Amino acid sequence: MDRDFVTTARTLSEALPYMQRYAGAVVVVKFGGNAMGDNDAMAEFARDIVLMKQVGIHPVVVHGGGPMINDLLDRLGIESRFVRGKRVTTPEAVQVVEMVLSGLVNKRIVQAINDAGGRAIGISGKDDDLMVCEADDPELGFVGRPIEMNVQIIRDLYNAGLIPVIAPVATGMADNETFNVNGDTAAGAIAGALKADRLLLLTDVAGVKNGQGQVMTQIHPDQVRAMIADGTIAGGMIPKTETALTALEEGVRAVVILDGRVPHAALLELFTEQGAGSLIRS
Ligand code: X2W
Repeated sequence: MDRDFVTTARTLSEALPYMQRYAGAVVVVKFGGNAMGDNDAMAEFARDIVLMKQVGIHPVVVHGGGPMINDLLDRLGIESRFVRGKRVTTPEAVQVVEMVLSGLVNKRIVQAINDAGGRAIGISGKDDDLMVCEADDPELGFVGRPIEMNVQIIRDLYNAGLIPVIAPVATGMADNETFNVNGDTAAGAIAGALKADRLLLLTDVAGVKNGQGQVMTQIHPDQVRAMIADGTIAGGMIPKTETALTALEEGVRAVVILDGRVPHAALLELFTEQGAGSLIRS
């Protein structure tokens, strides 16, 4: 018998207890713009999501698209500026943000999942008032902080066999307000409101690193707080780990920060003993 074949069969067989454990689980997957890559990588991500659905998990995809927004703003000659990791969003920029996120990026993911045999449906935080925001900080303009979540629409969709794909654009309390929400923030708020079993943050780094630069496979929230305080966790990892801490406080069972550029990262995390990335859990 071909050795590769035996290894493949063993890997499938070893996935059984994980598939049983996750049957009926809600897994929110944040797919960042930096993790998206080319069409082949997108197709691979889509297959993983469809596989999850096939084995009885309820995957909920929340996406970003920062690099794609930068690209269109550039082409329109509108300057991009970030303050503490968030885009300063003028009334002009928020229109571009909505066009790119709810349009191009959202539909590209929906199409890829449907091509892989799933039934994806694309919405944004505006649909059914899923995510209602207020201004996060006057300095940032139309950047939203979620203040009210109405996640029944997500349950309705996954219970009907659909895979929700959510753009982080939200409605405000006043008429006609549109808010740009950081993708990690949106994924954390949605996972928290759903009390999801897992929140997977797919990004372009291997995970949370300790002082020696090694990726930590399992971390307690208290350790994360200490590492933020002493500067071990820095830069773009700060908003990600803060999102993780808030989501855990809201009732998410565990948060994993992992490298979405690694082929089948989400499957490795869910269905293998070694997992992938950094798991944060009490
Ligand atoms: C983000 C929304 C997209 C996002 C932005 O405008 O870039 C804010 O910064 P990634 O690919 O996940 O970074 N919003 C407020 O989060 O995309």
